[in-house]
Amino acid sequence: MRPSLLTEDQAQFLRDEKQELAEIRLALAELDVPRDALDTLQQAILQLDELFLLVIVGEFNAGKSALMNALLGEKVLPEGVTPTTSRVTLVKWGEQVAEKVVDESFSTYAHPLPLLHELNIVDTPGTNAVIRRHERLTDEFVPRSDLVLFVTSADRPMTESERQFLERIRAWGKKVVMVLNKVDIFESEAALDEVRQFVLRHAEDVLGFPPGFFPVSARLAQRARAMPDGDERRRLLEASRIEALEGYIQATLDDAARLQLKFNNPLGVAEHIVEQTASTAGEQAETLSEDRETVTALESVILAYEQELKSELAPRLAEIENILFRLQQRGLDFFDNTLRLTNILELTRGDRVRAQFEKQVLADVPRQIEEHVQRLIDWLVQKDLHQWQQAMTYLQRRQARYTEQIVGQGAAPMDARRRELIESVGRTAQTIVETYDRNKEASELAASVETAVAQVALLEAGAVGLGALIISIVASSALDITGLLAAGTLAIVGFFVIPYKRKQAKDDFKGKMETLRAKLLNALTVQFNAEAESAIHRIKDGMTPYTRFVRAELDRVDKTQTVLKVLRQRLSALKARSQTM
Ligand SMILES: Nc1nc2c(ncn2[C@@H]2O[C@H](COP(=O)(O)OP(=O)(O)OP(=O)(O)O)[C@@H](O)[C@H]2O)c(=O)[nH]1
Ligand SMILES: [Mg+2]
Repeated sequence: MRPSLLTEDQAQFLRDEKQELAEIRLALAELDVPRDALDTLQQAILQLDELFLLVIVGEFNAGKSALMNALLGEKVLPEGVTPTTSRVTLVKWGEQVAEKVVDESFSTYAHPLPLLHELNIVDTPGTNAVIRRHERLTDEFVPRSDLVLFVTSADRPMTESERQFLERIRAWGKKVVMVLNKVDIFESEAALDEVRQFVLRHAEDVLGFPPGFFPVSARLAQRARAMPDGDERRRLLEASRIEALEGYIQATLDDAARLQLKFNNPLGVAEHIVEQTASTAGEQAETLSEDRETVTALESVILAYEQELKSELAPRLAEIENILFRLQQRGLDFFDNTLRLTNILELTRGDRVRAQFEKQVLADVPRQIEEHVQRLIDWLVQKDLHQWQQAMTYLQRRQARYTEQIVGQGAAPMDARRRELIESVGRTAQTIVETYDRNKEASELAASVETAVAQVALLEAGAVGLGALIISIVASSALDITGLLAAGTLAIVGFFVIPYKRKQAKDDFKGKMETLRAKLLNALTVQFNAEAESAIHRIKDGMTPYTRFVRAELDRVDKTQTVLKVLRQRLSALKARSQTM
């Protein structure tokens, strides 16, 4: 037989196809494609290696192994007059000759003949033995075969077991030809004709139509093949009639449509997997688009909160600053109005001046500041709760939609993970909302603000409370009236001193007020910003498992779709090429 059944182009295409498909399979394996789909593809790719399958069957001693050897052009398998082939034997290409007994009924035989790159041949034990034991043949190889060579021997044509076996083959609807072997024993063409009629009649009885019929002599063919080219060789070859059979095999396997079917089979399998994966990815993308909206909504809640805090915190703190400004102004006025010569008598009565100062200047500044701070705290706490409520609403809405979507659908692992995350993150939000204790949050916040303010004043924040704290700061840093007046009692020095004292008192007061204002404002700003930030962090952290998952899934699906697009292109290019083969 020709060393190759394929043309050079076809052989090249086959190599390329195998290579491409192996790469495509690897790419698919990276995409969470189910294991069995990949196995199916692998199987289909491997089948390209055994492009054609020829199965030889017949009664023992019919010369099946001999025919196989004749076709291969080499004595590959043992022959013998007694039952010889005891196992179904798959002869395939291998770098070295190697026989491998797989089990009691099956062995493989590797041989480096080039023809075996494209053709696998199965030799079988005699049909009498097959019917009893070798189910494997009918179950595994006959259904996959491209052609069954039914060998019957010229000295014992169409035995009962052969007839029975032919019936089993018919059930599979496989292409069968009758090979009448050992025709060298016939003395005349008439004798051959008689046997031909006999065999065909029986075969037609079983199959319902007369099959192809090839009289051959495997022995003569083998003998011819072992000879150098020449007349004798040609004569033997002709007498063996093997070339007619070979021509038929070639034509059958060469059939363009059949070859294309073989080439396309794994492409079809790969295409199917790609489409399946694409449709899953499409569904996931659709579901994820709602998750993306939810994530966007959650993020915009957080962003809005961040911006609101940023834009509102400063003006609210500025109000406190203003209170202190006005206090400073009143203080300066107080000095102007009080530290006067005309007031010298008053000035000597420190306690009264002090009382006046407290009444006119300090007034209810501590309460005002305390109120402002309290309002700021309430506002912050309220905002915090509000953003959790919003987050919870979005998550619950998503969860409800999700439940709607999965009704009647088997949930994929990704869906299960998502549901778990939506639920757990939603639960976090809900728990926070439900157990949110505004008073507790507010008083904790107040306590930390107090601590911060106390640090400004270098006071211990104890049970004093913010108001008391502010009184003590303002009072202590605003004015030490007594101290001032202690100097004022030096009026003995004369009222010339007074204007200087006044200026000194005012400068002193102004300086202290500025420092106080800066420090207090700074402490409050730092503290509230820190509180706001940690609230933002808290909600961000709370949402992270879900948002991160959604983002990762979006990435994954996106990548999957890109890869699939490329695979689709590669497959359709291969398909187009196979069409031209
Ligand atoms: N005269 C003649 N003898 C042949 C021919 N082909 C095979 N034989 C002989 O027939 C006998 C059986 O050949 P095998 O090839 O072993 O037969 P088989 O069908 O494989 O037999 P099992 O393996 O036992 O089922 C051997 O002695 C061969 O030499 C032929 O064309 N002409
Ligand atoms: Mg044999």
